[in-house]
Amino acid sequence: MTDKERLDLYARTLRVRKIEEAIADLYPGQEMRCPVHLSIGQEVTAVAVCSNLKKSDYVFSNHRCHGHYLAKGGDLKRMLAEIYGKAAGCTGGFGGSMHLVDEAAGFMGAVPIVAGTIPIAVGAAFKFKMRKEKRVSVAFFGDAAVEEGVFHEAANFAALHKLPVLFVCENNLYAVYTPLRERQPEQQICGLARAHGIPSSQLHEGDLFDLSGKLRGAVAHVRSGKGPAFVEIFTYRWREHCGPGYDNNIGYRTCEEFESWKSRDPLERTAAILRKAGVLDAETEQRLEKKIAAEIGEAVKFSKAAPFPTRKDYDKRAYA
Ligand SMILES: Cc1ncc(C[n+]2csc(CCOP(=O)(O)OP(=O)(O)O)c2C)c(N)n1
Ligand SMILES: [Mg+2]
Repeated sequence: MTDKERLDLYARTLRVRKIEEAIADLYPGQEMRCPVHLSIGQEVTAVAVCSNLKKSDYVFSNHRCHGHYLAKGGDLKRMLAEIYGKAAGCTGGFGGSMHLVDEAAGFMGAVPIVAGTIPIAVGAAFKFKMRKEKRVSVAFFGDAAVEEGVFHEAANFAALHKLPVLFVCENNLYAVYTPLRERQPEQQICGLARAHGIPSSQLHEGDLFDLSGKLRGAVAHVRSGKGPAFVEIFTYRWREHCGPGYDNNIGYRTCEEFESWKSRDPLERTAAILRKAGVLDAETEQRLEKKIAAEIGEAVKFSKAAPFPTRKDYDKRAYA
């Protein structure tokens, strides 16, 4: 990667962080009336995967979807308007934070039903294969999704038909407040995919460039028509499971564990690499932050001013 490309990737990750921090700050204002699952601390996963994708590739996601949507190029104004429940939102203000979609960007949808979009991503990959299109379908999901039967059905089908789908499991060690060790026997999650005959690897989020490079091979494998691939990426959610705050005080994880992950912030590690290489100086950082803040300010203004959906909009979407 050139210095310019590395700086651009870093800026994209910083943007996701700043947008979610802004959502966290604005949330107590009570104008966003949907639940929000923030991915602060996990952003590099989304950007690293999407850095290897083309616009025509598809991404599917779950309840913690802001980073995936933004990393794939989803429109910020339409995302924020959706979170504010406005008609200009990407699902018309009816879906909220967990139902984002931007077809033009190839972000084909998020659904909060755990594992719900995995078979849909496989179905899209089936379409690509039938039409002989060299496109990749990506399913992002958490460590809890492999506990759903539909994950195994979808993995089996994808392996059998050699479908161009990349399974990305973001293993942040918890499903709500239940740690992995209380939910699964001691095992590697990627081993479950291997049992379905899918090439699998376990990655640590580390820095953005390292992760992006490690994912390149998996995406190339899928695109070349050799069949699906599975990556399990260790990461950590900093904020509470659902909502803008922190929940380290309620006892399901320790402050020490939280601090140890936070001190290894992948975004900060990425910035440090760029600073050391002379690619990111204080002036560039300020310029990036200012640009992002202006974009967020404009999107918030737009979303707050936008009208709510009307009864007519509602009737268009009700089928009974
Ligand atoms: C089928 C189903 N069961 C339960 C829930 C409630 N629920 C919402 S998020 C979640 C945990 C998901 O954990 P994981 O997949 O690891 O994602 P994370 O929240 O850690 O990012 C659960 C159980 C749900 N949305 N769907
Ligand atoms: Mg999890």
